[in-house]
Amino acid sequence: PPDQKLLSTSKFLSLVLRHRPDVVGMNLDDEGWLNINELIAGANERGTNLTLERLHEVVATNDKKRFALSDDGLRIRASQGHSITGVDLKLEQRTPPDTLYHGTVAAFIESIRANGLQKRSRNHVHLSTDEETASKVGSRRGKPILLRVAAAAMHQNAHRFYRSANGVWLVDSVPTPYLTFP
Ligand code: HQG
Repeated sequence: PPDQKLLSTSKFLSLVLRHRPDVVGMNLDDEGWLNINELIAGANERGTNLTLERLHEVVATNDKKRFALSDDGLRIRASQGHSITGVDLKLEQRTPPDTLYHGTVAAFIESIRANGLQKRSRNHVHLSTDEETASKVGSRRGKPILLRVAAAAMHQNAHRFYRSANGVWLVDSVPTPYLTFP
């Protein structure tokens, strides 16, 4: 079973680095980075126990490699999943594989049929290379429904694709014609 302390630190880092840096009294820089020493100080001042050792252990062992360190080791950021506007990860555009997948739930299908996949609260629509990962994403909300995305066709029609450092594909939207419903 996953170590509960590491899991709770991972969830805390996701909260701070994707959505709410204000909970440690800070802002992310425009590429999403936060100084590690300041993050640790801010967390402990506000009652969340965090050590450098624990942070490094989470970065190294995280199941989805959700966090990345800067080359100089002084800063940390989330590799994807942000809702904070103004964060630009400066990812390079990439050619996607022919097909990508998105896991969702039945309650959203009618709206997705009408509007395509939209980013909702996040900065991108998140797509997976494999069906299993997409199903897991969907299962966070209930019984997963797997949508197939004609990524190569989208790319040919000038939709821009990015791949996060941990292998998640990011797009602005997926219009309905590129979706296959089960
Ligand atoms: C749905 C996790 C109605 C969409 C995963 C999803 C991912 C619509 C929800 C990352 C819609 C948004 C992101 C429309 C999309 N009408 N519903 N037009 N378009 N939706 O959490 O993809 O584990 O923002 O299907 O691995 O579930 O946290 O996106 O159900 O990479 O690292 O609106 O989060 O990463 O939900 O998950 P989310 P997501 P971590």
